[in-house]
Amino acid sequence: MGSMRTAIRYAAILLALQIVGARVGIAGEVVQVKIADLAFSPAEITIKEGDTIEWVNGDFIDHTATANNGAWDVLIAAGQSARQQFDHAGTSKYFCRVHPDMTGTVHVIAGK
Ligand SMILES: [Cu+2]
Repeated sequence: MGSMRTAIRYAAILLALQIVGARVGIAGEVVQVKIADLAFSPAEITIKEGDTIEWVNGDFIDHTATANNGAWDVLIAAGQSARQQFDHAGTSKYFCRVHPDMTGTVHVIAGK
Protein backbone atom coordinates (compact mmCIF):
# COMPACT_ATOMS: atom_id res chain seq x y z
CA MET A 1 0.00 0.00 0.00
CA GLY A 2 2.79 2.39 0.86
CA SER A 3 4.88 1.40 -2.15
CA MET A 4 3.23 3.92 -4.49
CA ARG A 5 3.82 6.68 -1.98
CA THR A 6 7.41 5.53 -1.55
CA ALA A 7 7.94 5.52 -5.32
CA ILE A 8 6.55 9.04 -5.61
CA ARG A 9 8.76 10.19 -2.75
CA TYR A 10 11.85 8.72 -4.40
CA ALA A 11 10.91 10.31 -7.72
CA ALA A 12 10.56 13.68 -5.99
CA ILE A 13 13.94 13.31 -4.28
CA LEU A 14 15.57 12.28 -7.55
CA LEU A 15 14.08 15.29 -9.33
CA ALA A 16 15.25 17.62 -6.55
CA LEU A 17 18.76 16.19 -6.77
CA GLN A 18 18.81 16.67 -10.54
CA ILE A 19 17.70 20.29 -10.20
CA VAL A 20 20.32 20.98 -7.52
CA GLY A 21 22.90 19.07 -9.54
CA ALA A 22 22.25 21.09 -12.67
CA ARG A 23 22.44 24.33 -10.70
CA VAL A 24 25.81 23.59 -9.11
CA GLY A 25 27.08 21.91 -12.23
CA ILE A 26 27.72 18.45 -10.86
CA ALA A 27 25.61 16.71 -13.47
CA GLY A 28 28.16 16.85 -16.28
CA GLU A 29 30.33 14.19 -17.79
CA VAL A 30 34.01 13.59 -17.24
CA VAL A 31 35.94 13.74 -20.51
CA GLN A 32 39.53 12.56 -20.66
CA VAL A 33 42.44 14.27 -22.36
CA LYS A 34 45.58 12.17 -22.41
CA ILE A 35 49.10 13.50 -22.12
CA ALA A 36 51.90 11.57 -23.80
CA ASP A 37 55.28 12.59 -25.18
CA LEU A 38 54.76 16.25 -24.23
CA ALA A 39 51.44 16.64 -26.01
CA PHE A 40 47.76 16.90 -25.11
CA SER A 41 45.56 14.44 -26.98
CA PRO A 42 43.21 15.48 -28.29
CA ALA A 43 44.71 18.95 -28.30
CA GLU A 44 41.33 20.45 -29.13
CA ILE A 45 38.15 19.22 -27.49
CA THR A 46 34.50 20.23 -27.26
CA ILE A 47 32.48 19.62 -24.11
CA LYS A 48 29.22 20.87 -22.61
CA GLU A 49 28.69 23.31 -19.76
CA GLY A 50 29.12 21.48 -16.46
CA ASP A 51 31.44 18.84 -17.92
CA THR A 52 34.81 18.12 -16.40
CA ILE A 53 38.07 17.49 -18.18
CA GLU A 54 40.33 14.91 -16.65
CA TRP A 55 43.90 15.12 -17.89
CA VAL A 56 45.71 11.80 -17.64
CA ASN A 57 49.46 12.25 -17.56
CA GLY A 58 51.22 9.23 -19.05
CA ASP A 59 54.59 11.00 -19.03
CA PHE A 60 57.25 10.63 -16.36
CA ILE A 61 57.36 14.38 -15.78
CA ASP A 62 54.88 16.83 -14.29
CA HIS A 63 52.74 18.99 -16.54
CA THR A 64 50.16 21.70 -16.03
CA ALA A 65 47.06 22.69 -17.89
CA THR A 66 47.00 26.45 -17.46
CA ALA A 67 44.45 28.76 -19.04
CA ASN A 68 46.06 31.47 -21.18
CA ASN A 69 43.87 34.00 -19.39
CA GLY A 70 44.82 32.68 -15.96
CA ALA A 71 41.29 31.58 -15.08
CA TRP A 72 42.41 28.07 -14.07
CA ASP A 73 45.63 26.20 -13.48
CA VAL A 74 45.80 22.46 -12.97
CA LEU A 75 48.93 20.53 -11.94
CA ILE A 76 49.01 17.05 -13.45
CA ALA A 77 51.83 15.20 -11.70
CA ALA A 78 53.79 12.50 -13.51
CA GLY A 79 51.69 9.38 -13.92
CA GLN A 80 48.67 11.04 -12.27
CA SER A 81 45.45 12.63 -13.39
CA ALA A 82 43.75 15.89 -12.44
CA ARG A 83 40.44 17.54 -13.21
CA GLN A 84 38.93 20.91 -14.01
CA GLN A 85 35.20 21.57 -14.36
CA PHE A 86 33.86 24.01 -16.96
CA ASP A 87 30.62 25.73 -15.99
CA HIS A 88 30.43 28.45 -18.63
CA ALA A 89 30.22 28.31 -22.39
CA GLY A 90 33.18 29.70 -24.27
CA THR A 91 36.60 28.79 -25.58
CA SER A 92 39.67 28.44 -23.37
CA LYS A 93 43.13 28.12 -24.78
CA TYR A 94 45.64 26.58 -22.42
CA PHE A 95 49.26 25.53 -22.19
CA CYS A 96 51.72 23.76 -19.89
CA ARG A 97 53.74 26.15 -17.72
CA VAL A 98 56.67 23.72 -17.72
CA HIS A 99 56.60 23.21 -21.48
CA PRO A 100 55.01 26.24 -23.13
CA ASP A 101 55.00 24.49 -26.50
CA MET A 102 52.34 22.13 -25.13
CA THR A 103 49.04 23.78 -25.96
CA GLY A 104 45.39 22.86 -26.09
CA THR A 105 41.93 24.30 -26.58
CA VAL A 106 38.68 23.58 -24.74
CA HIS A 107 35.41 24.58 -26.40
CA VAL A 108 32.52 24.63 -23.93
CA ILE A 109 29.09 24.72 -25.55
CA ALA A 110 25.88 25.66 -23.78
CA GLY A 111 24.17 22.70 -22.13
CA LYS A 112 20.51 21.63 -22.16
CU1 LIG B 1 54.44 20.00 -19.60
